[in-house]
Order: sequence, then structure tokens, then C-alpha cells
Amino acid sequence: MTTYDDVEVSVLGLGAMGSALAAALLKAGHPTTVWNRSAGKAGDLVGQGAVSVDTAGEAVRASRLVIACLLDHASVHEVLDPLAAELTGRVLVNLTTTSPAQARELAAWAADAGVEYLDGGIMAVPAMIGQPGSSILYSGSAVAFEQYKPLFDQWGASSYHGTDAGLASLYDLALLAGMYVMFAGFVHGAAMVAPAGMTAGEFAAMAAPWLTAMTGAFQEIATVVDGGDYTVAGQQSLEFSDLGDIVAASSDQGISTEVVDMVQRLIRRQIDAGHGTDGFARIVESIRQPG
Ligand code: FVH
Repeated sequence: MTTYDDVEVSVLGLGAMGSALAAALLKAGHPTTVWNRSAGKAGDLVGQGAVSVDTAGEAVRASRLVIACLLDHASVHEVLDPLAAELTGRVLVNLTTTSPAQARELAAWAADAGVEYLDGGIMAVPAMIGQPGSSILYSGSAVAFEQYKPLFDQWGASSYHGTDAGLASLYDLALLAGMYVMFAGFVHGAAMVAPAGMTAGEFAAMAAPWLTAMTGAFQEIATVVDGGDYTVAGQQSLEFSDLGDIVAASSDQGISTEVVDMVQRLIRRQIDAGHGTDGFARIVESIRQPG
């Protein structure tokens, strides 16, 4: 009888992430073939039961399910273009970070080659793979997602976002946009308090519970953005949100004001257009219509 963990899989790319993905598959009992451009990265995985092969072509031929986790879009083409014929009839899951346009281009390339294509956006660092908190967003072939979802779940929570192969990447990059701007805000705050003698570590201990509590406002802001009525009562107004004091205090501390200037510009554009009493959520109009 074929059981689920009999599903054979090949992993192309044994960087930090590809190695973590392959290790999770081996732990779940999947026969796993691995390949990496440079030699010497498969040792630990072979110790865990992987079959290491010398060429990407051998890896592709070894399994119907092929996972690519390479550096970028160009490296995916570099590895797979010569293997289009061998990939025909197989399932390609590309977990390499690409732009939405690049993911769609790869999906079109795969369709031309007769390959079932699923794109993935990994919302985890390698150490999180197979652990609580790891999740991967998928879009592209619904058939591939349904067929292999139990295998994908070995890496983290798997969610499917439609047949447009670019959407997993778009959602991935949108989440990263939120993360990086939050990190920049945290680092700005740490730089503000440093001249007063507070270490970044001490500031982190103050900032983490505060910022965690503030995520509760996401849904309130989202309700206003989705409804499109920025005059709804109970919101913090744009005039109240003016970052003038924060910009001045940053300047007084002798640090760059670039991070807070960016938010202040979005707010000011709406105030200057006569919307100062509207809620903070209105800055989405500044973002939608670049100045
Ligand atoms: N690491 C992370 O935290 C993030 C989490 C979110 C998703 N990313 C993306 O995952 C892709 C792989 O990331 P990685 O962490 O494994 O990256 P590296 O450790 O730098 O390994 C890169 C692998 O790609 C191979 N490679 C590079 N160029 C080529 C090429 N032209 N042909 C064939 N293979 C290539 C490289 O091989 P080698 O240098 O060892 O020979 C590594 O196997 C990535 O898109 C992240 O954005 C990870």
C-alpha cells in the first residue's frame, strides 16, 4: 500500500533554506533527493537519509515533485531552462523569493513546458521550518497544492491563494514591507534613546510589549480602509497623529529623521488637502496616490 510519506521529492538548492526544507521532508519520512550547485552541502542531509546527486537533471528525473529553493529568479532559470523537457509532466514548486511578475513569468514558462507550477512565499527563517509559527503561502496550480498539501504542511502552515502564480509572492512581499518598516521604526526609537544612555536591548524590552499591543489596531484601521469612510467617529485624527514632536525630538537627539519624516509626509499630504480631522487610516490615500 502507498502511504503518504512514500511521496518522493527532489530539492534543488541546499542553501540555509533549501537544507531546512529537505531536513523536514526527511524527518517526515519522504524519500528525498537533493542537489546543490556547489559540492559539499549535502553531507548532513545524506546522514539523515537523503540521496545526493551530482546534477540538477538527475534530481529532476528522480521525483515527480521538484522543489526549487535557489537564490533568485535568474538562478531558477539558469538551473531549469536546460531541463524543460525533463520537467514535462512533473510538478515544480518554486520557493525561491521572486517578484510577482517573475513568478508569473515562471508560471508561463512552466505552462509552455507542460509543467504543473506552484509558487510559494516562505514566511519563516530556516530555523522555524517544521516548527510552530512557520507558514508558507502558495499560488498557482490548485491541483498541485491539493495533491501535496500534507507534504507542504511538514514545513509549516500551508495556505493557497488562487491560480495567479504571482499572488503568493505579492502577499509575501506585502508582509515583509510591514515587517521592515516596523523594524526601521524600532531601530529609530533605539537610536533616539541611545544618547540618553539606554541600550538597544533595554529599549527592545520596552518596545516589544508596546508594539505587540498596538497590533490590535490593525483591524480597526482595516475596517476604515475597507469601508472607505475616514470620518468614522472614534478614530485618532490625522491632526492628532502629526509627528512634529517626534521629528523635533529625533533632531534634538542628533539623529536622522528620515524614518519618521516618511510617515509625517504621508500624514501632512492629507492634512494639507483639508482632511486633518479624518482618521489616521486616511494615509492610505497618500500611499495609493504617490506624491
Ligand atoms: N533564509 C531566509 O531566512 C529566507 C526566508 C524567506 C525565503 N528566503 C528565500 O529562499 C531562497 C533561498 O534562500 P537561502 O537562505 O537558502 O539562501 P542561501 O543560503 O544564500 O542559498 C542560495 C542557494 O542558491 C544557490 N544558487 C545561487 N545561485 C545559483 C545559480 N546561479 N545556480 C544554481 N544555484 C544557485 C546556492 O548554491 P551554492 O552557492 O551553494 O552553489 C544555494 O544553494 C532565496 O530566494 C531567499 O530569498 C530565505
